[in-house]
Amino acid sequence: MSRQKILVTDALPYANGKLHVGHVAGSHLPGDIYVRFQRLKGHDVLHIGGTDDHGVPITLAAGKAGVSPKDIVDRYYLLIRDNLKKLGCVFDNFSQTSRPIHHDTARSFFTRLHENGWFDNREVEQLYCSSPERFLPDRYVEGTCPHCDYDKARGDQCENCGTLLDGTQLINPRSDICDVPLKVRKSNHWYFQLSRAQKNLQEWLRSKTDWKDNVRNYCVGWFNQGLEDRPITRDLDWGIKIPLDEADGKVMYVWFEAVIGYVSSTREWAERVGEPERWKDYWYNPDCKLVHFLGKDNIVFHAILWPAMMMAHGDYVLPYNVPANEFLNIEGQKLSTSRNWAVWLDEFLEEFPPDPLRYYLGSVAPETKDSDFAWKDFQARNNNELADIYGNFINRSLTFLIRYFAGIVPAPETLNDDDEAILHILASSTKTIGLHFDQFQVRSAIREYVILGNHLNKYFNDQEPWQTRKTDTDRCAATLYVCAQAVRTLAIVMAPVLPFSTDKIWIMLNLDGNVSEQHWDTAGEPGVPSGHAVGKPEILFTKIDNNVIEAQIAKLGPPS
Ligand code: B3M
Ligand code: ZN
Repeated sequence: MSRQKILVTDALPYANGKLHVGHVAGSHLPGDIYVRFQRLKGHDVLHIGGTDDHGVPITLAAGKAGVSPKDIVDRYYLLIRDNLKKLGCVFDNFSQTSRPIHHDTARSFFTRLHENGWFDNREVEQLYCSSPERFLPDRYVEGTCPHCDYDKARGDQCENCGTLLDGTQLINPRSDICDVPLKVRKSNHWYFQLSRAQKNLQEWLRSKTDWKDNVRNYCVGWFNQGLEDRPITRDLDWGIKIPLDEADGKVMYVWFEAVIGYVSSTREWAERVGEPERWKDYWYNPDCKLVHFLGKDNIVFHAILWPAMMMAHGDYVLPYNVPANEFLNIEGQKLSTSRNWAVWLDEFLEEFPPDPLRYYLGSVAPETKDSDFAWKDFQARNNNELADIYGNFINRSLTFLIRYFAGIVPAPETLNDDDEAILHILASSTKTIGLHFDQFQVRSAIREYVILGNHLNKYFNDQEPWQTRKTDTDRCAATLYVCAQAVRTLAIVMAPVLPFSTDKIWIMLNLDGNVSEQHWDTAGEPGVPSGHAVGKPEILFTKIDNNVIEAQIAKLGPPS
């Protein structure tokens, strides 16, 4: 049987800012953990990412800095890519939507939808600023929402009631990037007939009974409101030109093309590996499982707009799942980059190793509701779980083997009930953890790690090998044989979350190959033979002092 093809994408962050833990918790980390797990399961997985380089904020940032938009996005691209690499998020390809391959891909996509009759051209009224002369992008306009009266609704969407808006629908529109009063002017735009797709989308989504409730409910809310046709062109210079003569001076709406960025990045990968058509093995393959990781503010684009676009195109596989995450707060308050109420990835990685962050963000992942990053909680998880549970068990087991068995895994004469119970737990925990990962439940998988780790330490304590070493050498040998198996199991099942530390454990175990080359289904079986010589243990996790944490808390703020 051929291996299951799985295509995993992480949301493409805008290339005009640094990454913070919110980005990472929402998409990159769950994406990477899922990819690592599915690879251990033996599947053929492609992990695709990149940056989202278009959109008005990038042009404004460039204007402010006195450089071109391309300069800005290239700078942030490198930063973002390198930070993710440091965090252990490994991509088969990490592209930019400003590259020619993406412009080509997006234009052909547009052309196909145009030919298939999915667009119509409408004359619309838009807010216009006379100094400087330009149509004002909806998100830079603020006013009162016509649906719920919220007086700080943005021109593109009301944050209060979630309705998508047009700037001209706002009551009393104003903008702070423009000093003069706003006027209304006419312009021509291409509309994607999203309303036509509603029936098919609804039917398709009804079949997705295993999707997360937050995502399904969100979509149902949209359907109940009724999907409306959406303008997918803008009057701007920076972006992807519309491939129609009559669309001079217009570019694609950034969200319309950004999702196509996943395809372009896959094409770039295929070209890089010298098989330019290979991207179709995934995107044009109805058996490929396409999984999009993202934060909840992106659900509508990935679970509604993008599938509708793909249906309209006709050749593409629709998403297998869209396991969107809710938001990560910081110390009980909404993350805010402007107030520096955030934890920045580059700064974090200068002070701490990556695995504790992966572990912590996994254990507090906002999978079903908003969750909280709290520095003291991070410290507690690092010290009490990473260091005191897993680090301690692995260290005491290997140290004991080195000291009293010359590093050689002993052959047990007989296994007693306690030994058998642990071997059984290794097998059953592996299964349970695997099910959690498969269902995008990293939090539950990590809870299972803790349970397993506690069992193992209790076993070591109860067996008292430091006594049996003198009183019952067979018993002591059996205990250490079981412990060696457990260290190997831990290495494999924790590899998706703790890639750097489990690489070290594998070296300490002195087993062949890499931990990432193992097969998940053997992780719970005894895999360290008697007679095998283990390597030297080293400290895996260091405890973090209070003053280090206090210093981090002091960097936040001011609070709102
Ligand atoms: N750039 C929004 C964000 O960074 C947007 C995601 C695009 S995914 C195709 O949250
Ligand atoms: Zn509203």
